[in-house]
Amino acid sequence: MPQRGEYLCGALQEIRAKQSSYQIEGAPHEDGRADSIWDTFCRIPGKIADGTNGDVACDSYHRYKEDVALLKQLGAKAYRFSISWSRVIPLGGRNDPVNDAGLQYYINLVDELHANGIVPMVTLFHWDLPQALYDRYGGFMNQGEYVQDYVNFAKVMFKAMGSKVKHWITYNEPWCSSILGYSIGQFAPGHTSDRKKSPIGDSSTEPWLVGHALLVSHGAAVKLYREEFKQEDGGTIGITLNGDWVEPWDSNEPKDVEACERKLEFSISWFADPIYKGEYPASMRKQLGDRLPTFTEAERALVQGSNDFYGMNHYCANYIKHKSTDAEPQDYVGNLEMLLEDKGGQSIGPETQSPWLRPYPKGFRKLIKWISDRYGRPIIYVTENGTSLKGENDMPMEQILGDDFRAEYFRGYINALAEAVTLDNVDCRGYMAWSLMDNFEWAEGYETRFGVTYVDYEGGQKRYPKKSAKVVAEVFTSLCQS
Ligand code: GBH
Repeated sequence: MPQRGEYLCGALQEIRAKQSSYQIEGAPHEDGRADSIWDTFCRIPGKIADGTNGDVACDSYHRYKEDVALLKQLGAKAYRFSISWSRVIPLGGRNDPVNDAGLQYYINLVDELHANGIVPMVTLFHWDLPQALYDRYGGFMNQGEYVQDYVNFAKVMFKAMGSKVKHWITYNEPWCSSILGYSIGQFAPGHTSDRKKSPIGDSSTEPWLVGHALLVSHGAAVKLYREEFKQEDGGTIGITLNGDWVEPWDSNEPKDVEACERKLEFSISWFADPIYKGEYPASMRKQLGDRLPTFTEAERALVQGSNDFYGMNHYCANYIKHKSTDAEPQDYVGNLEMLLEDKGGQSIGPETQSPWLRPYPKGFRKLIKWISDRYGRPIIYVTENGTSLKGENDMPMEQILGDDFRAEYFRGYINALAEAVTLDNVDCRGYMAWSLMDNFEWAEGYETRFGVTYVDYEGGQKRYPKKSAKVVAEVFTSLCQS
């Protein structure tokens, strides 16, 4: 067994940062970009907590050179960002024109990263479907059309940047597009059975169809990459899945322990089992019956084996309590309750600004091992990990810049990752903090901040690195020297 430091440096040479198009770029109508479903969703009153949108965000469309300079200053070795599909193909479809000016923005960004010695990792899709495809045929809900249009978009990107980009991610968190977009309606396009929230949607069927279409389109894009680009470009491609850890609400109750496994299956294995094993998990089939689509042989051939690496987004943990009644038709978690306190009233972790997020670093080590064991020790990139901080938006500047809580979060989580790599033999090749800068936090607007850099939205968009930015760099440096 190599020394802890040695192994970790071999495995995790890169400190990285990460952001997504709609959350940072702004410039929604510049150089020919058209609306995505997030532009239109933000216009519906009541959908975004503070009534804001991504029209300006961090203004990164104009300030990408500043962003790259910041990355360099913070010692980042790589940068994960996503593409706005409707910037590159405004109308989205395979017969629609490519917008060269929009495409050029991403080429310029990649060139700027390389000029500064920073490795680009590109996510093709982070939730912002071109509105035109939603209007034309219902977007993800029309699998036949959607898969062809997604593959065409992927091809445009591989062609334009394949020689410069060696790490591709097809999707960021398909769970969110499916569940938050088509079951709860909290994210664009806002479908749900809850008629108080939306005039359209069927939470009992749509999310499972959407998930299926996303998986098949992922598989089809990977096939294209492997057949037409991989050999020459020498890159790798995978999908990024979200997943948080689970602990039983009552550890003496076998049904709570069992429900924990089911929760992981409903959130992670829904996508990862088809990719690594060719089939949806049995627990999902059992609960959802034929509302969960089945794979045709052709679809299975596309999806199974379609990951060169596993992209892991991870933030927190929950306590899980089983339910003894039958699952409701709209249930998407696996007939269980997700709680922040256990039976004894103990909280899983301290509160943050995000109601769903309480840090529990030990859960990180446990979950990476769970993923590694279940899927045959895949190469893993941690593609997001980070926290908000309770009340941060209202704090005085010195306190914001001295974000000890976030610094502590990163210390705990990165050390837990180091343990997984050195003690549990997990094959993790990189780590990306979420996020480089405060940005548009979707339905929570700008009140919730996740950045290791403060963005002064009102004060000319100036960026101020917080203490946590230094700490992430220090933790890696010290792990690599120890
Ligand atoms: C990431 O998702 C996103 O990729 C990123 O864009 C975002 O800024 C970042 O999180 C911070 O939020 O309300 O109980 O149904 C994180 C994964 C999965 C976390 C869904 C919130 C909602 C739980 N998200 N989860 S609940």
